[in-house]
Amino acid sequence: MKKTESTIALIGNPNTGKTSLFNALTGQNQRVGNYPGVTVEKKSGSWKLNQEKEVTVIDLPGTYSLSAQTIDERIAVDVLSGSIPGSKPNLIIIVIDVENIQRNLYLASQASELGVPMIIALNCWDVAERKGILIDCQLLQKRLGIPVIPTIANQSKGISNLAIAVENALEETSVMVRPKWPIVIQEAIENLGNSIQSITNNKLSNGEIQRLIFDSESALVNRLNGNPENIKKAIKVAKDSIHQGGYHPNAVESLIRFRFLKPLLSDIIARQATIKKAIHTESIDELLLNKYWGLMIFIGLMYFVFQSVYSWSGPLMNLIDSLFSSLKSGIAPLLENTPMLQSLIVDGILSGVGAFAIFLPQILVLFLFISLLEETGYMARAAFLMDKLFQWCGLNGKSFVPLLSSYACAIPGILATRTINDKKTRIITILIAPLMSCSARLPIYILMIGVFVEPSYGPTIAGITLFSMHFIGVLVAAPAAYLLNCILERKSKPLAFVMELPRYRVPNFKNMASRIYESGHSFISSAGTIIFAFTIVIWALFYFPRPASLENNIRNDQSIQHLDSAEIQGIIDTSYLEQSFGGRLGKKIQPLFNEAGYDWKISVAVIASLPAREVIIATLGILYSLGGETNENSKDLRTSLKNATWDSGPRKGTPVFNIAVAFSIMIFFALCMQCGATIAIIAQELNWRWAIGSFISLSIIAWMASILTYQLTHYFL
Ligand SMILES: Nc1nc2c(ncn2[C@@H]2O[C@H](COP(=O)(O)OP(=O)(O)OP(=O)(O)O)[C@@H](O)[C@H]2O)c(=O)[nH]1
Ligand SMILES: [Mg+2]
Repeated sequence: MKKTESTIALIGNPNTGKTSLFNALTGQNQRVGNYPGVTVEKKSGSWKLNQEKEVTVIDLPGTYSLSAQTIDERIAVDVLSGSIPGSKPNLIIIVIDVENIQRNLYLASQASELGVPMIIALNCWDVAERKGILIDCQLLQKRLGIPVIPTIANQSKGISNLAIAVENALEETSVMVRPKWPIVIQEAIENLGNSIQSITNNKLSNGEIQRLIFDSESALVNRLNGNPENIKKAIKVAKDSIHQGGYHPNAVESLIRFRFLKPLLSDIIARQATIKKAIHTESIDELLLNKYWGLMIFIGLMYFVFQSVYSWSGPLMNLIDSLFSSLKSGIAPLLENTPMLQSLIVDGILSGVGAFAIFLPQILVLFLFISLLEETGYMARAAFLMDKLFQWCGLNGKSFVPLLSSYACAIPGILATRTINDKKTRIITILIAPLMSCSARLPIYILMIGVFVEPSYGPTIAGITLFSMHFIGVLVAAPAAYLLNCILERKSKPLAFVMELPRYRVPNFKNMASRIYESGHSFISSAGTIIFAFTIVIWALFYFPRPASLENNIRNDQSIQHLDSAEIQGIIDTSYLEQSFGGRLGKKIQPLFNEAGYDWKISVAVIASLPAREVIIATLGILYSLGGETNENSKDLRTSLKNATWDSGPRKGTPVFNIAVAFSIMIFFALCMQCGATIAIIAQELNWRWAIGSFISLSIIAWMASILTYQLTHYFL
C-alpha cells in the first residue's frame, strides 16, 4: 500500500462527533462523550482511503472559533496554522452538527481562509432524519464550493462517501467561498502582510495574517521569528487603521461573517412540522436545572451510584477471592522444596496481586455509571447546576467536569481543566482535583467498610459511609479553593461561564462498553505491572534477612513446648517478619502514626503506598500472609484484618483494627495525594513548585485528619 504524506485534520465545534468520526476512520478507540470538551489533546491515526492510499488523520479538541482562548482550543489552532512543526494539514474535514449549521459554519469560514482545502462532514444525520429536519446538501455544496457529506459518525455511516470526497479534494484543492472584507480591512491585511514579511523571514497566508489582526494573541505569533516588539507594533498599526475606518477589529469579524453566512443558508434547511420531538429536552431541563430539585436529584443520583457500587459487586468479589485462594493452595504444595520461591509466589505475588484484584467488580460498576452520566448528556447539566454553588471559592461551572472526572482518576480530570478559559480558576481546579476521591481509593474504602462497618451497622450504613467517603475530600477542597482564591493574584477579569448543553441521547452501547473496558483494562494492567513489581519489592523487604538460627532458637525454646506445631509456626513467622528490613523500618515509623491508632504494619503499608495508593492493599496482603495470618485459620485479607492484634507495646494482645482505626485509615487515604502520576501531571500542567507543594500540604492535612478522626471516633464510639 502506498502511504502518502497527506495529513487530514478534523476540526469543529465541541461535541459535534469529531472523535466518533476519528474512531470510525482509524479504528481507534479514543474517548467519546456527550458533553463539550471531551478531547483536550491532539490524537493521530491512519486511515486507509482505498486499496492504495493511506492518510494520517488528526483529531483535535473542539473549538467555536479560531480566536483560541483556552489551552485545548489553542492546540487546535496550533495544528491548523502549522505552529507545531510537521503538523500542518493538507486538508481539513470540518465536522458540523446538523442542528447548528450556521454557528458551525462560522468556524468553517475562518478555517477556509488559512489556505487549506476543506470538506464538510454534516454529522448526526440520523438526528436530522428523526427530527424531520430537511437539508439540501446539493445546494449547500454548490453555494459553499466544497463537498458536503452527510455522516452518522457513531454508526460509521457515510465513511465511503467521505473517502471518495477526500481523494478528490487532495488532488483538486477545493476552497470554500469567503466573505468579502471591507476595503479598510483588506488594506490593513495587505499592509500588515508587507511589514510582517519584512520583519520576519516567514511566509504567512493571507488568512493567517488576518487572524493576527483579529486575534494577536493567537498561536500564529509563535511561528514568526523576528523581534516580537516590532511584530506587535505592526499589528497595532493595522488594528488602528481598521478602527479609524469606523470598525472595531474584534467585533467586525463576527458581524461580517454572520452577515455573509445568512444568505448562504437561505432555503437550505426546512423543518417538517408534523414530526414530534423524540425527547422533550426543555421540560426535562426545567427539572434537572432547577435550583432545588436539580440539586436534590444530583445528590440522590450520586448516592444511588455509590450504594450500587457497594452492593452490586459482592458476589463477583467473592468469586475472584476464591479463585486466588484456590490458586494459592494449588501452587503451594508444588513448591514445597523451594521455600523461598514458594513464599515469593504465594505470600508475595499471589497474596499481593490477589488482594488488589478482587476490587475489579467495583471499578466496573463505577465506570458503568460514569459512562451513563457522560453519554446521556447529564454531565453538562450538572456542570450548569454547580456553577452558582462554585462561585464563592473562585471556581465556575467549567470546573465541574474536571472535578467529576477526577472521581474516576485525577489524571484525565486535570487534563480536562484545559477547557477552562480563566487561568486562576484553572489553577485552583487543578490543585483541588486530587482531593476528589479517585477509583484507586475505592478498594481501601470497600475493605475497611466491609470488615468494620457493615457487620456492625448493616448494608445501608455501609452504603452511606462509602458515599460520605467520596464527599470528605470536598470538605477540604472547598476551604482550600477559597483560600487559594484569596491568595492567588488575578491577572484578568473573571470570565463568565458558558457551556453548551448537549442534546439528550440514548446511551450508545459501544461507547459505554469501550469506556468500561478501558477502565477494567487499565485496572488489570496496573495489577500486572505496578502492583506486580511492588509485590516483589515489598515481599523481599519483609522476607529478608532470614537467619536460620532464629527458627532453631524458637524451636528449642523450652517455654513454648506445650504449644501445637501450628502455633509454633505462627511464632516463627511473626518473629521473622518483625526482624525483617521492613519490620524494623515499620517499628521506626510507627510512633508517627501512634496517635492515629496504627500499628507498625499499617504504618509501613501507608509509607509504602506513597508513590501509588493502590499498593496499600497488596502490602497488607503480603504482610499478613508472611506473618502467617492468612495461611491456615483464615483465608483472606478481610478475615486476617479482623483477627490482627498488637504484638507489642501497651496495647499488646488487643485488636489492631476497630472502627476508629478503619475510619482513620479511610480518611488518610481520602485526603493524601499518594500518586506519583498525579504529581507529574500537575508539574506538566502547572509547574514542579505547585506539584511538590500540593503533595506536601495534602500529606500533612491527611496525617492530621487521620489523627483527629481516630481520637474523635475512639472517644465517641
Ligand atoms: N446521534 C448521533 N450521535 C452522534 C453522532 N456522532 C457522534 N455522536 C455522539 O455525540 C457525542 C459526542 O461525540 P464525540 O465524538 O465525543 O464529539 P467530539 O466532537 O469529539 O467532542 P469534543 O471532543 O468534546 O469536542 C457522543 O455521545 C457520540 O456518541 C451521530 O452521527 N449521530
Ligand atoms: Mg472529541
